[in-house]
Formats: sequence, structure tokens, C-alpha cells
Amino acid sequence: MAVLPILVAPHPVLKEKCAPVDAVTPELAQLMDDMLETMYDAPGIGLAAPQVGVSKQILVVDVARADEEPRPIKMANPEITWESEELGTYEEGCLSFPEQYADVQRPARVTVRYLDENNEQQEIEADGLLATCVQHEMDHLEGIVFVDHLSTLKRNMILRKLKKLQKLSKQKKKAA
Ligand code: GNR
Ligand code: NI
Repeated sequence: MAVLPILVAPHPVLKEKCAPVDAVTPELAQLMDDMLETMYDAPGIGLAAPQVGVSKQILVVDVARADEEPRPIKMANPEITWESEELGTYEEGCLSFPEQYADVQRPARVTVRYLDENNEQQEIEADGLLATCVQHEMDHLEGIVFVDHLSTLKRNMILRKLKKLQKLSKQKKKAA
């Protein structure tokens, strides 16, 4: 198991469309476990492979609260097979956009078909935070990030704040 470095925007890999996997091999199952460890360490409720520099259709999520048993879900080649007309709004954040948050509207419920860590096909129905999180992670696999759902004005505000933060942290590093 390993905690992997998380890429921060702007980064070209975060803009790429990820390739589907031929099969979930033991090596890719290991990557899924490393991604989960990285996500719990961050901490976050989801992580997509491009966020750790791997341009493959792999993601992990766990929306269990701290006082609940963990409920890790590992997916390869996820596809939305049904989505509700009803939309839901959540304030989203992203580990690749540290300290930035904004409301995003998405289908409130989705059905997702995917390959699990044993290369077996699964289908789950998701609602609430899980539905939002899976859609946020699936966006990453298409090179889409949450700020792409915002108005140009809001997106630019976040990108500017992020740049400022990065400049500050670089200055701190230099001074240390
Ligand atoms: O940790 C995360 N929290 C979150 C909150 C609301 C909607 C989506 C997310 S996903 C995010 C982790 C992340 O960046 N995944 O790609
Ligand atoms: Ni994200």
C-alpha cells in the first residue's frame, strides 16, 4: 500500500480523456488500493486515477462518515446506464483544487455499471452524496473538473484563488 502524490490544477493529465482498461489485473487492483489509501489520507470521499497521474478509467469512492464502517467502492470503466431527470445540488470540492468549493448541479440519482477489483461486472444505484461523488469522479476520467460546470466568472475566480495559494506555498517553501 502507498500514499501517492495528488496532482493539482492546472495539470495536463487532469485534462486528458482516460483510456478504458482491458481488464482489472492484480496490478490495477493494487492501484485501486493505493488510490483508496491516498484518498483516506487526504482526506477525501473520492479519487480518480488521473489525479495520481494515471490516465486510465479507474476511480475509488467512500462516502461513509467517520462514525460509520468504511464502504470503499472501486470501479474500472464506469458507465452511467440511467440518470434521474431530477437534479441535486451539492457544494463540491476537489483534491486537485485545494480549499476551493462551489455548488454544482447534477442528476440526483444514477445507475452505474462498472468492473470491480476482481474484474467482475457490477451495477449500483446511487443517490445523495454518492451519486454526486461518482459523477464527479467519472468527469475526471473525461478530463472534466468540477469548475467546468460553473460560470466563466466563478471558474476564473477559483482559478485565480488557486494560483494565489500556489504562489504563497512556493514562497513559504523558499523561506523554509
Ligand atoms: O473529497 C472530495 N469531496 C467531494 C465533495 C463534494 C463533491 C465531490 C467531492 S470529490 C472530492 C475528492 C476529489 O477530488 N475527487 O476527485
Ligand atoms: Ni476531484
